[in-house]
Amino acid sequence: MSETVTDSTSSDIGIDGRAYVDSFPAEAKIIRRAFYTSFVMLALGGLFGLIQTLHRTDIHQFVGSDTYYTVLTAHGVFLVIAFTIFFLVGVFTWAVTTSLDRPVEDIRFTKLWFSTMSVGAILAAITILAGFTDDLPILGEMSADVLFTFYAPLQAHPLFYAGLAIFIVGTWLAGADWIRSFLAWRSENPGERIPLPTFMVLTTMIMWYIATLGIATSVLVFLLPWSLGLIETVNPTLTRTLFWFFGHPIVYFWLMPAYMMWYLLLPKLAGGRLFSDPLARVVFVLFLLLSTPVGIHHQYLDPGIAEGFKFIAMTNTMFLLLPSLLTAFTVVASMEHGARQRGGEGYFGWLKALPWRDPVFTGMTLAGLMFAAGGFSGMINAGMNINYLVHNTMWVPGHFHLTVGTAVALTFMAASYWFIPQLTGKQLFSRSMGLVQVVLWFVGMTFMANAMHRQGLLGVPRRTAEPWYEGFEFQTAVGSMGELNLQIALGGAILTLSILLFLVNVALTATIGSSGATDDNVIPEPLSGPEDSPLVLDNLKMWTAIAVVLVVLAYTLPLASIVDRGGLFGPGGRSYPMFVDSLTMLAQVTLDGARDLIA
Ligand code: HAS
Ligand code: CU
Repeated sequence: MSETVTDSTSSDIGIDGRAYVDSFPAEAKIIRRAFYTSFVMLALGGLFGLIQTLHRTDIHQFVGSDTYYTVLTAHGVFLVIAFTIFFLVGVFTWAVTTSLDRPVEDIRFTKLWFSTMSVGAILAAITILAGFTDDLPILGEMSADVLFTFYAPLQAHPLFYAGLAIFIVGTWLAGADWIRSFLAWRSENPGERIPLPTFMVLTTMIMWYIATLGIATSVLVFLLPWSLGLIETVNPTLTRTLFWFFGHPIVYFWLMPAYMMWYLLLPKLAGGRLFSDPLARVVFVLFLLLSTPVGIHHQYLDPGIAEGFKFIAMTNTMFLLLPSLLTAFTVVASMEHGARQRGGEGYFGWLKALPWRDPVFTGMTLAGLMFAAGGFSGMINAGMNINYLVHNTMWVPGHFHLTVGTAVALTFMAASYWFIPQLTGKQLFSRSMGLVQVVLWFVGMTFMANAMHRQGLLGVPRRTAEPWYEGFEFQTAVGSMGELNLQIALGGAILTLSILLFLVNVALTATIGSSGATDDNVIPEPLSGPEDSPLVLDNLKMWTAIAVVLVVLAYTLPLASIVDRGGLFGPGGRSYPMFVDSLTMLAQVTLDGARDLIA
């Protein structure tokens, strides 16, 4: 791995000279499990991605089009829920234990939340995969062809919703684990600034707790009882709005661990130091404040939500560009500083001095580069008027294959080439295989996402098994629909090859990787440290209160009007008729019984 040019100073974060596993063997074991689970989900989700890409580009159909939603749900849930969040809990456990320089408070509790997440994920996965079976006993009655957004009126088996709820509870417990470590550290280090990695974890988790209130309400109060037959109807606009209350923040729940890698590992690997700790704190506070009051930007075309509320969501969304633009500045400035420590010169000549042969560095930098494009297509999405052109077209999958599909996924894969040696004490099996893999991902995604965006502009619909119609051809000024389909299929095939290389490299590292010196688990002290930032940035109670106020301002009126118009349980829907009726009946029986007794 690239040597770090910077000499370590006393306030560097981490354990000098040693790999993580030497200092925290028990935590390393849990993190390895979380990562390996994440990689299994990547493999599964990637497989379904290839199946659906070849299907909808009419290259080869492995399944009938009536099973397309099963494939798409598997692709979406396994990747954007399981792959990302199992990886996140591994990274956050590393970040908290390393930066507080203390093991978790109780490893049994850590094992508990990881098991809870795993049980939830397995339940949801069973119902999704059961969608491929019709004639098997029990499984044949199960399915969850509801896509990763599980919008009503599509309905899944109750176990799908129960699995999701259990998975989310697992993440809540994980957050409690890290908060517990922080509070214990705080009591022993009164007055000290929160170490940046822990600050990043805490702000991200506070955002997650606020955001998941929406999905917990939607699943536990509406969708799960509905799938169990306890209520007859739901209000789809209400459950969709509660989903997107959670749905936009989850994209930052995926992004913030990737940003953590860009802020903590990239400067180190570039041979320098983070340019500004204060700016990094501002970025994470902005995400905490702005992530939740914007979800309605996914619903610009939803009926039943007044334009004014959509306009507020759009305005808030535009503010949300700021933390990412700040990130681009800070991380690139840190890279330049590192390059100059390595002898880089000139306005741009310093770029040559960066460690491009290091798959960790190059993978994350390519991920960031692609995120620039994904961010700009996000700006197009965010514009209410122009969104009318791209909503529900292939433009949107194009957007999120650049964002979660590359900025996050490629960063996670590249970071794994640093983490797995840290967690196993073994050297990466093949750096060149890693370098080929990350470049392949970038090339494959360029083909696929570009063609998806272009198809979106032609109005090609997303979430459609056979986007071709009798007597109608999508007209493209350049090339043809067939050529765009070929680009998407070619891109999908290259991505699949890239995932294979990644899995092989990681598996061989973990099994037969030669033990020996790995990089040290030290995060060099930033050029501008926390002492340069106002103490108020660490006042997480205040930031949480402001975030809640912003949510109340953004959602009270829209939700009130949605319920007023469509009822809590849908037009004419009653609350838990079976449940209420049986309670009423029970009360009646008790009353009659009491009356007989008295008489
Ligand atoms: Fe998005 C839909 C708007 C960011 C994911 N988004 C989606 C969906 C997903 C998703 C999954 O306003 C579809 C959901 C569905 O199925 O319906 N999105 C935005 C905006 C941003 C944004 C304004 N999205 C993300 C991120 C995601 C993600 C991050 C996942 C991780 N998105 C939307 C909207 C929709 C939407 C609407 C609804 C569309 C519809 O109609 O359905 C912003 O946060 C983007 C800000 C980012 C930038 C780029 C800054 C550049 C940086 C790096 C530069 C790199 C350099 C090279 C210089 C302005 C940070 C050096 C290298 C380095 C490592 C730094
Ligand atoms: Cu969004």
